[in-house]
Amino acid sequence: MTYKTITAASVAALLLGASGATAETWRYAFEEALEEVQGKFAQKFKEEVEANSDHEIQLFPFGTLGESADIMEQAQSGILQFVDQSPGFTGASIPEAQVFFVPYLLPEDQGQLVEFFRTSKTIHELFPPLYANQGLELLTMFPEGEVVMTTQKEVKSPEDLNEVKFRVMTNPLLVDSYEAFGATPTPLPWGEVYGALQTGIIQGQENPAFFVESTKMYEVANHITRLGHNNFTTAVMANKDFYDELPDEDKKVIDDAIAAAFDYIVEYQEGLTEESLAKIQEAKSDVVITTLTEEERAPFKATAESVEEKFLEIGGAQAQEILDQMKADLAAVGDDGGEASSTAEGEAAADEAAMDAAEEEGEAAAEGEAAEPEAAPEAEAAEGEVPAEDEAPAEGEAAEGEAGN
Ligand code: 6CS
Repeated sequence: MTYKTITAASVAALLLGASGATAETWRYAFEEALEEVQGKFAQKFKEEVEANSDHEIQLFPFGTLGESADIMEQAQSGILQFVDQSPGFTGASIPEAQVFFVPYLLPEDQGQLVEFFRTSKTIHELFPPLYANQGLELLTMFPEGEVVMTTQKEVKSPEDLNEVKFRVMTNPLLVDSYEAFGATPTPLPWGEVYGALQTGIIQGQENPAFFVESTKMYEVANHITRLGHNNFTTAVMANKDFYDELPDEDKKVIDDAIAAAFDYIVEYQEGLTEESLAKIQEAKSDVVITTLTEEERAPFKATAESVEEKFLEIGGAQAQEILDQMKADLAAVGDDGGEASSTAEGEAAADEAAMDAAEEEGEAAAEGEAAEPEAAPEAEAAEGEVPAEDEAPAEGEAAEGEAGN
């Protein structure tokens, strides 16, 4: 081809090609509404991509393209370029992702939690090849907030969950986890939950407080219980073929947008749980919100070991490696795996609790409660009325934006 044969249009195409700037429209679906956490993340991602490239992002909130399982299929087949799906629904295809349902594995401390998501080798090195096997480029995982239980009756102990049909996401380990909690787990897709609670087919479910508030799940509940057993994790992925074929500069636009959206969503969630619970209480004054004490949490925490064992059985070929690395990642951010007695804060709380208990009961035998982390450390470290960590208002109450829609 001579210089003269190159048309103006092909010059433009070459230039665009060279800059990687061919404008495209990319489709991104998520499991929540536009004004819920996944939607807020997606909106920020869209804003960043569109500000830094000629590409456009089309957003598809929950319901517009089907249930969570549907949008995952669409992303794997390339109909969608991006999808947000929680490991709660990814268990069958990526069994290792079920690790997020070992109770009390993730820290309650927000700083540690965010640092874990930022730095975790499990997330940044071990999971990407597992997602790649499913035709997905794992772009990020982020936390969506402390998971609370909503039930018809009060829950203070696993016995209170006896015979309670409790809805869980369609994740086998979550089923095991709720069985260990004493409930009758009932896996259901999200779209069926409100109706099933309304008609009494199920009597309980778990979700972050913002979601309980925005979806009005509290309308069909009498009790909300905070037992500190988990934080809702979600994952944002791209279709792998699509991502791999992108020019480097588009990959960078996407990666930068994901990083910006991660920072944004962490900030957005500051104080969100407390705000959402306050809104729920305002909307339904007779809903009882209970934060279990460490003592009350102990029997729930005691199930973690058996659920871990179950994870090693059903969590895929890399389950052991994932669990070990996850624990190493958590230790690296200062999480002691729930062994409150091994931290200064935990020791102080346990000492105080032990003294209170001794005073109240006139016993002198409360010494050394925090000194033996080997045997049931969580239960030992926290006897008495130890306020749950999360009773303190979250830092930075002035969260940006409203809580859900
Ligand atoms: O429980 C569920 O199924 C839903 N919960 C949240 C917080 N996000 C999406 C998911 O579908």
